[in-house]
Amino acid sequence: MAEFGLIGLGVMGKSLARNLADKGFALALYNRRVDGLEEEVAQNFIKEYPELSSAVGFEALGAFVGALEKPRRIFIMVKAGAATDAVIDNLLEYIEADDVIIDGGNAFYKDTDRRFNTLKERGVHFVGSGVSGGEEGALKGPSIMPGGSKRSFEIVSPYLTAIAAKDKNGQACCAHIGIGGAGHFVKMIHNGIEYAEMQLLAELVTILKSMYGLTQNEIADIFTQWTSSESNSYLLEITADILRKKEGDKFLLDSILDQAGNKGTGGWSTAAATELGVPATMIASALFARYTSAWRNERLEASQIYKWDGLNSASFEIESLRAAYQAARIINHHQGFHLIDEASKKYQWHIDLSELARVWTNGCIIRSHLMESLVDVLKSTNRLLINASIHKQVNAQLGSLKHLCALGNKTSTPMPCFQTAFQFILAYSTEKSAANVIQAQRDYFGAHTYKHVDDPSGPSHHTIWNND
Ligand code: NBP
Repeated sequence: MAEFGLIGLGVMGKSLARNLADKGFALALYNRRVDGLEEEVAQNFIKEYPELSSAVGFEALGAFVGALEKPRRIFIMVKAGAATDAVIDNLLEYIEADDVIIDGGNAFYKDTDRRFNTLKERGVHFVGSGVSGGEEGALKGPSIMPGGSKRSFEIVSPYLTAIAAKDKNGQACCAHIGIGGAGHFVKMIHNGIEYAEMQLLAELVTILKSMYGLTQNEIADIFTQWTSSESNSYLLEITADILRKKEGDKFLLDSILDQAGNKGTGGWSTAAATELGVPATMIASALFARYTSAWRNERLEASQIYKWDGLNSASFEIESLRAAYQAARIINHHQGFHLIDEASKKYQWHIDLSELARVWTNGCIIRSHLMESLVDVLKSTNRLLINASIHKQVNAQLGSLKHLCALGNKTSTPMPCFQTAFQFILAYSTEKSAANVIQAQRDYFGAHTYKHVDDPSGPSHHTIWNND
């Protein structure tokens, strides 16, 4: 009998299967059959890799489930959405109470919650698990964020922790996140944080090219130097590689169309931020920067009619630029963890932010020195920017961020995420905000009332503003 089953042998499923087999688990593998197109996918895949020699392949779901030990542990790695529902519906014919289904796809957390509750009624455990690391991570050790009941985590944790990446202390980058949709929620925000981390790096490339007049190789060298600093991250490392990559005698980057795609998780994160009332402005800014890039024809048209002063060169110390970058990254992480904290409170997930940061220190796309340092910081606070040690760091960097943003405006260099970071910290640290004007306007036209500054939790007031 097989101890662990896997459904969906696409890019991620194949890598996870090989990772599981490498750890010595007896596997049953299933991929759907589509006559003439997808035939004997699992059987053929098993023949390709020696480590899979003891795995068994299926294209009939009943036989696949029948080959699994009870309680069955079934990992689904198919396209998120309707395909996941179709697979679960088909499985229901064969599985029974106490079996565990793990969905490792990028599911929307509210779908995961719905599936969790539906399957609970039948006594089946449902684990909605974030998996990060891409194809290589899935093979060598991803970061895994399982959500579901504690009992279901106990049943599947030996498998998930065995294949997960290891943190610097040798502990698996996999931990129980919370019930219901918690695992997929944090994976969604992981991707949101990733959007802003990527956008900041893309903006740095523009800044170093247009403001500093540097070549791609020179920029790559700067990024490589930064890998020995507190700014090191997986995304910084790969961006240095990308900058150096040539096709023939031409940089590959120059041949890549400047229109960013997305698979929806940045939009979901932004929607969650609006639903929870959390100012995740960096994620939203990075998302909208992608959208702006995607309207390429309009951009080209606008570029003909809006003429900016030439991009005059302007530069300041590279170390100050790095400091500005680090401050913006901290602000992004502050917002991302704030968003998770608010969702955790609303849905009673009891997410341990420090443990989550630890799970993100290896195997995932946003692993970084900063994330490693946050493991400790998040033990004592849920709000990074308020923490004394983070405040000390950021305070020393804010002058550089302010200077960079001023230079960006002076030289007409687009840097939406850097500007958003600075505007956020300005507003966040403002004792007296402009919101009294907003409240007065709301009360004027809509009788929405306002609170008095001397009695914030007291009664609401309404004023007749216009006596005419
Ligand atoms: P792929 O597109 O490579 O594979 C998709 C798999 O889903 C294939 O095995 C496909 O079967 C199967 N499938 C589909 Br599509 N519709 C199905 C259905 N109705 N019934 C049964 N099987 C069905 O995707 P992937 O990159 O492996 O991603 C899988 C999941 O993991 C997605 O949710 C993705 O968002 C998530 N994810 C991906 C990454 C990444 O870096 N790629 C990272 C983290 C998470 P077929 O072969 O017969 O078409």
